[in-house]
Amino acid sequence: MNARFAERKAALTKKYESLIARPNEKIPFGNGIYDRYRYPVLTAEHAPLIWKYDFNPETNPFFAERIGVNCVFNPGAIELNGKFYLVARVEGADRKSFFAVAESESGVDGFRFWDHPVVMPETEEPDVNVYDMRLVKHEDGWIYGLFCTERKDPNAPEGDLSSAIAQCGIARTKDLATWERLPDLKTKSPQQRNVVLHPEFIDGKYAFYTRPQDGFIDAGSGGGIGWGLSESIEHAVIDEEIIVDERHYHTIKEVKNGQGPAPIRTDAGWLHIAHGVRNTAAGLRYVLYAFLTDLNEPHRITHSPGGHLIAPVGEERVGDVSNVVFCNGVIARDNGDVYIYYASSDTRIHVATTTVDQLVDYALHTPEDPLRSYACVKQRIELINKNKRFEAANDQ
Ligand code: M1P
Repeated sequence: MNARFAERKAALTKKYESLIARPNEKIPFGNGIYDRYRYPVLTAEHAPLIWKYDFNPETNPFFAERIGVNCVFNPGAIELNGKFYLVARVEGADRKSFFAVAESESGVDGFRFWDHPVVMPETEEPDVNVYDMRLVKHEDGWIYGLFCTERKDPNAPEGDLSSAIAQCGIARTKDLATWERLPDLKTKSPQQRNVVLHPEFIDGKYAFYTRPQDGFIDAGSGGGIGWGLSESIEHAVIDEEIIVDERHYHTIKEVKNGQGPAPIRTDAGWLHIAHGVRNTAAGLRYVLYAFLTDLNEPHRITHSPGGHLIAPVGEERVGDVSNVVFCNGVIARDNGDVYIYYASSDTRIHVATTTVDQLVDYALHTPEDPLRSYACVKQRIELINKNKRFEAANDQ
């Protein structure tokens, strides 16, 4: 073995191990709703060396990367036997995304990828790109992974090599290692992304949050978070979609929105985390927002706090697709602790920790977006005056 190979391999292994072992730190003070952490929990640097390098000095004398990893983002999340698992979207240097499982004892640091990425079986119509898995422990006993399967648009004009069709892929597993692929979800929409399985049967049927869209990027006349039921999961078909949460002019979800992870069951209702998108001179801006729906009618919104729950800050604002936070994975533990896994700028994964009580308090007591500046000022003055009255009463 040449000295350069041995030195590089040893140095990179040490660097990798110290990255995995680095303790994370909660950033002090937070906003009372959730806490952010100093370091991302998963990045491209967390990809194991055996994924990227040829370990044979004969065939890789420079210990050079052979198959690069560009970024790691938008993970599904699940707790199994007390451990935290992320099924991350790993994007190779070749732009193709695939899924890979990383596990941690703490949920905020120590995430280590399994040696092998997920081998997701294909359907008869092979996927070109797969991404953004939503993991759901369904009451039927399976763990489902719903994800976006993307294929080239067969009707794109000649020379248009960008137009794509996004649909919802469905797979199930018991252990995250072996996956059974089921047929893609069928709906009337030409495009479906951000489809999520509700964890419980509704009227004996499988229930889905959908996102009907006219175009691959543009909502067109469609959009909004949809909802539909299917008799079967083995051949999932939604005949009728209704809109749960519409887009609205001059809000954080003006251009489009999408359900995040499966909602969390709470005493106050189903707690949803979603993303909203608006346009700016610098391009699209993605933020996260929350809402509550009725426990018996999960498609009916009961509380809709105005504005964003999480927006990109600091380094989160910069990456492959800047000014984006996106969440398709959350873990709510039996003790009420909640771990929100969100990706920033389609590049890396962060965690924010909170509790069910804090999120429900946020959803119940944050006023709705009153949709006009005048009404927003009135809303704020109401808060100021309430505070003044309270302070005055308690100063005496
Ligand atoms: O680039 C931001 C996000 O864009 C898409 O989300 P949506 O369908 O709501 O526009 C997805 O490709 C997502 O993966 C990506 O993070």
